[in-house]
Amino acid sequence: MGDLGKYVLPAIVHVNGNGKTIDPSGAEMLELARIDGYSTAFSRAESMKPCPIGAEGACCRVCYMGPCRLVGKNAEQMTGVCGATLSTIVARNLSRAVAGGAAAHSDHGRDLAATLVAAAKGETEGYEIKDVAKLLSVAAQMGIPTDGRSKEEIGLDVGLKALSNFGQQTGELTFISRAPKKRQELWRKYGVVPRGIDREVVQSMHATHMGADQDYEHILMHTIRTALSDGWGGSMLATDISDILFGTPKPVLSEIGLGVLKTDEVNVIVHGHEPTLSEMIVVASMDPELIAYAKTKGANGINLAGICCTANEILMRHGIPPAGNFLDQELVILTGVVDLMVVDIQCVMQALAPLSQKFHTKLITTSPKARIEGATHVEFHEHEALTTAKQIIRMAIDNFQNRSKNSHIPDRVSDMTAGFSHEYIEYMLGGKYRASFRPLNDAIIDGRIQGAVAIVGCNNPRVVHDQSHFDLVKEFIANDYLVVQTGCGSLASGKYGLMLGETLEYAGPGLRSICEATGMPPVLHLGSCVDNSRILTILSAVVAEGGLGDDISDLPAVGIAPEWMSEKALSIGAYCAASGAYVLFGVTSPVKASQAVVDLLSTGWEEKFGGKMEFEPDPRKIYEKAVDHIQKKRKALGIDTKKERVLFDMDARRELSV
Ligand code: BF8
Ligand code: SF4
Repeated sequence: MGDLGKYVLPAIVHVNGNGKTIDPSGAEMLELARIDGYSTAFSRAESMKPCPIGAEGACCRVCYMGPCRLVGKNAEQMTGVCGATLSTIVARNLSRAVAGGAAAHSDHGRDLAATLVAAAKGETEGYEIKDVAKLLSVAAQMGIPTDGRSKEEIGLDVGLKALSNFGQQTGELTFISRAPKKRQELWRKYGVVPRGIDREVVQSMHATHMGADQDYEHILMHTIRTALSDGWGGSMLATDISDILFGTPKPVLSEIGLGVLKTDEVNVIVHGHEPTLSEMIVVASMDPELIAYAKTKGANGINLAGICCTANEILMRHGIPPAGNFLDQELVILTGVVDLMVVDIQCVMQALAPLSQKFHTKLITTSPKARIEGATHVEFHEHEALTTAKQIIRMAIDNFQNRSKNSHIPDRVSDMTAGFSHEYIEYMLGGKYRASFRPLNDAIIDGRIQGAVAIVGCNNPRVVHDQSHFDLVKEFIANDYLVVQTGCGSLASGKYGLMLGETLEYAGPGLRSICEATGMPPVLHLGSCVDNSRILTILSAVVAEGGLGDDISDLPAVGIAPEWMSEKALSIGAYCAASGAYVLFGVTSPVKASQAVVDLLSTGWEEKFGGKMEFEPDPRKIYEKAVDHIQKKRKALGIDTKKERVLFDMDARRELSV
């Protein structure tokens, strides 16, 4: 067994004494929190049980004749005060959640488009168009002329075209054309091609207002349109413009874990989502004047680390180490050595404010859209981005001397490789002059790779932190399934040494052979949650490469969000299903109350779109369903070559890794 990172992997599964996390560093911090009486999401999840009615989607709050709760044996026959049926209520709740998720991703994309416009006009401080090759490729897809034009002129047109995708009232979003032809035709046939991003989100909110759309099938059809406006709209624009402004990711080796914090340096944590903030914080943290200033305050330097998707953004572009994923955000403060945490939007727990006040940690909000009571607000705008970033780093340095002697940093980190963009994967597979997905398609066709599995999404304290991510990743690669990851799922794998070349030791013989031949690791870090759009781009490219059918729904591929918690995850699931993928969610089902809705999302959507969305709390069943689906697809393609199927055996796998 190779040395995977700096600690031995497997102990985690068995050493995990508290049953809340498999991360030994996390378990260590939770024990300290217990002794010192600090509450965390882990402890609050214990005392705050989920409302069983709301959890299953059966509570309607869309008007104030209610809330109406349809529960009990006769729930299917009951109605709310207005007469709304259970299926209508459950569908409306899901639709509103998807609209919330799509809005979050898309508003993030809008800000990046606005930054590109401002950067192209020379109105920003610190931003420039870094990746001209990506700019040219996106411009070509948008039909924007490039010959004889400066990168600023092209960038301005790309930014304006992107912005117009948000406010458009008619027509189709630009990147719909990136999907396989057959898929586009299917979307047109069912009338779900998004017209404009904002329009679809607004229509979701309108249609689910009291007394509007009251046919669950119709409600969920528009849910698809809204979700597609995220995946092929807001998120895809966010990804592409981030690459244009900050560079398309290439693999980079870094470290991950609470142990990346340093006792002798100013520790700054950047948490949230938009790379506009984090990129400038990275630049400011490397400023020689500020490093010198830190030294005047007794620190040996400035140590930057990330949490959540912001961590992914700066990890894959600069190799900045993540301190952890979603459920690590409070644990990092409990170390007592975080001098400042700077946040922007999404997945930032309000609990950080009271918790940081119990330590010396300064919590800084920066987005005009998001403040937290008790935090200090330093508003961040693109025209003075670097100045503001430096001001924030200076605040951290000034706070270093307020650190108490009572601190505790877990001494574990793991190495991880991150940053596999669509462009890099093509290059890795085919080389500079023959960049292509051909070797991947061939490996899938000849069975060395059985299929591809995207294991993505959040953490959720309702299940053991990182456990399902860890178990599923190991199980899939052991059985020759290539794994791609984004968001907090990718950080989970990073923490346990599963994102390294050495991870090949856990891979089945077929997957290992193709990885050895191409230099591709068996578990690929694709970025943040908006970068799930990279998966759509890759799947479209794999279809275009040929030999695996003519639509995404023909591919032996599955998406899994085993520890999901956010509305964004539901939007991702819905757009992936509408794009032809089978998507499985763990933890809980927000539609469980209505069998009609459950069936529609599964068999109903599969009949129309070839993809479906299912909720399955048991990770073993998730694995089995995913494998069955992939094998079914292989059979349909006539490539069901695998002679013996290795059965799911997570426990044995864990033992193997000890
Ligand atoms: O967008 S995986 S907990 S951080 S929602 Fe949030 Fe979930 Fe993490 Fe990024 Ni995505
Ligand atoms: Fe109740 Fe109907 Fe109002 Fe919903 S919309 S809260 S079901 S009365």
